[in-house]
Amino acid sequence: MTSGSYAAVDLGASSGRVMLGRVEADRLSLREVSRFSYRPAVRDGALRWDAAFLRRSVEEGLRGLDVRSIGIDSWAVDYGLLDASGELLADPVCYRDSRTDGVVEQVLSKVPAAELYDVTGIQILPINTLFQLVADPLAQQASHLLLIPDLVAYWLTGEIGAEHTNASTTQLLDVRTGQWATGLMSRLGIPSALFPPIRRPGSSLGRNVVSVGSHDTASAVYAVPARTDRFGYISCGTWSLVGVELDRPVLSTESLAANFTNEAGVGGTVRYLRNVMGLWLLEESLRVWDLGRDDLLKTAAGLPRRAVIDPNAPEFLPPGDMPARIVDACRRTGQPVPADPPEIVRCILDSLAQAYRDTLLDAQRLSGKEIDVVHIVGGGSQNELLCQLTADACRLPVLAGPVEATALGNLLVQAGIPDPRQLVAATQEVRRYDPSPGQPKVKS
Ligand code: LRH
Repeated sequence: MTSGSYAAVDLGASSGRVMLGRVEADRLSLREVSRFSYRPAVRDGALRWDAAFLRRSVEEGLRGLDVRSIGIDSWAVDYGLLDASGELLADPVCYRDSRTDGVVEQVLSKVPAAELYDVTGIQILPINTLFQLVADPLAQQASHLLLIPDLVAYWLTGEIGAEHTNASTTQLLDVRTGQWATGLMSRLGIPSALFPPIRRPGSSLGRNVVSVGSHDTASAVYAVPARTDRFGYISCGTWSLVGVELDRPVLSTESLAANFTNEAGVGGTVRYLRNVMGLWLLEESLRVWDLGRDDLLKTAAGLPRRAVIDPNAPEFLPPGDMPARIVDACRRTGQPVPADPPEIVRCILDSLAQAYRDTLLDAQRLSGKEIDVVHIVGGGSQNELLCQLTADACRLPVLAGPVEATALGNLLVQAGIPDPRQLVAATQEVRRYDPSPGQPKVKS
């Protein structure tokens, strides 16, 4: 390992940060040097990210930093298309855009789900790059496709490539070889020439940039402060990514039916998980209400559990009036209808906790891996009510933190730490939540 200062560029669904980290054999510290907010907006007929703003913000955030290297991570599946001269053809489209409506069915009529799963090991979600590309008219005229962190790396270095952990989320990577699934691409009319060579976390890109687990979830899981391997994780932010870490993928029919994914982890691991719609439900609701989060959470904590919805129902994916959709879902399923914002908040958090429990039980059943603790990392680890409800639902201790798991995972790969989880456990704040007494133990 190399002690020193490192920069982590961490781009989330609603804000990006440049973090400055100091890594030593027995110390790990982190400081935010810049933060910039954004939201995809409708332009030229689609919900798009503002690429120029992202580029400018990252470059400004990094200016003047004296670091050994820089690592970049972001949300998965979205991409930019470049022309032959290396210019973006258009602002990248956000995975929440409706262009993929109906595309899953269209693709599955050409390549059956079982085959898609056997080749890629990835859960079928309309947000996946594969479905976006089939719906993207520019795909046929582009020269290169770069996933978001690879696009930022290209701006900084001029090098094109596809980092492995994030490339796995496209559903266009062969889960066995770790290389692009060109046979699949040609059957779907996706030009394989778009895809640059795969690079692994830890490789150098030049100009001080080092490839990290560029999928934010891969970086977060790398920094889970687990002391044994019998743990489940919830990487909890806009999405909740819920699962276990494995040595090899699970590609069974049952796993496909349960919509579990085998995303590539740092160091050849498999992130066996399911996406749960996550705090997006709460964030979108807060946006509609314009009320204070802390007060709402406090009131919600004093309420009983009354109704639960399926957070993964497709109507919750696009931006919009989330409270109205939640009320509607409760009414349709014949449950008590939440009457005010605190009741809706309570319904969201109970629904998430239940989805976490179901997902962790499925993960254990399908993989054969047993867990005796649940780690919650990321922004959601600060939500005390959610952590307690999760401990209660899972009937397992929850260890919450670090909040900055993604940035830490990014830095730890750059520094080449031999036992990263041990260093995180020894240096970062982690809070324990035990299941409340008096409820029966859940059987897997
Ligand atoms: C979380 C995340 C998740 C993906 C989604 C698109 O930020 O990367 O792992 O499924 O965004």
